[in-house]
Amino acid sequence: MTTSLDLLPGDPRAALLVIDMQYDFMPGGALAVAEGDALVPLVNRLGAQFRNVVITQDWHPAGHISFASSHAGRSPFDSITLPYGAQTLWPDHCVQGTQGARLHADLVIDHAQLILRKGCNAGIDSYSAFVEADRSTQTGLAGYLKERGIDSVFVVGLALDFCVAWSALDARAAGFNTWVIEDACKAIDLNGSLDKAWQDLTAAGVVRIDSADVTR
Ligand code: VGL
Ligand code: ZN
Repeated sequence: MTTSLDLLPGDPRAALLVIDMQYDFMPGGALAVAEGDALVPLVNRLGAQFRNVVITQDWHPAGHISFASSHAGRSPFDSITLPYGAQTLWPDHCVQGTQGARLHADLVIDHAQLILRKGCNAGIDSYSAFVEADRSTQTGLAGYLKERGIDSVFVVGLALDFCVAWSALDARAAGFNTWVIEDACKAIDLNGSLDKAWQDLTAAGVVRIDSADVTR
C-alpha cells in the first residue's frame, strides 16, 4: 500500500514505538511468534530513521495473573474472566530478570531514550504500552510523549494482534496520529485475532502502512 505521510520519521513530533522484541516472543521462546527474529534487521533500520524511539518490554512478576500456571486446571490459550474482563491465558513468559524477558541482542537502537516495562502488576495484564488491561491504570507513556511534543506514533514489533494492536489503539485513543508498519510486525493469530485486530485498528483510524512508505 502506498500512503503519503504528512511528516517524516525524523520529525521531532514523531516517535517509533518498538514493541516487545524479547527472546520469549522469538522462535524457541516461551511464547514464540513465528519469524519474530526475522524482524530485527528491519526494526533496526527503522529505528535509525526516527529521532524518537521508545522500546517496550513485557515484564511480568513470577506468578503473573496472565499465566495459565497461575490458575488451577487451566491451559495456555484458554480464556477466563477476571474482574477487569476477558483474559487469554499464556505460557509463563517474560518473567522479570529472566533471559526470555531480555531484548533480542541484535536489536540495536542506541539512541532510544526510553525502555518502558509493562505488565508489572501481578494482578493486571498489559498488552498496551499505554493503559493496562483494567483499562484505567496508565503506564505514563501518553504523558511522556506529549510532554516531549510528540503527536505521531509509528508502531512495530510483536505481536501484531496483541501488544502492537492494543498499543496502537490506545495511542489513537490518546489523540496521537498512529500508524502500524505491517511488515515490521509478526502476529500470533489465535482464533481470528489478526483479522479482528486489523478491523479494530482500521475502525479506530490507525493507518496501515509498509516500511517502504516510511523509508522512501
Ligand atoms: C504479548 C501475549 C502476552 C505481546 C504479551 O507482546 O503481544 N502477547 N503478553
Ligand atoms: Zn505478557
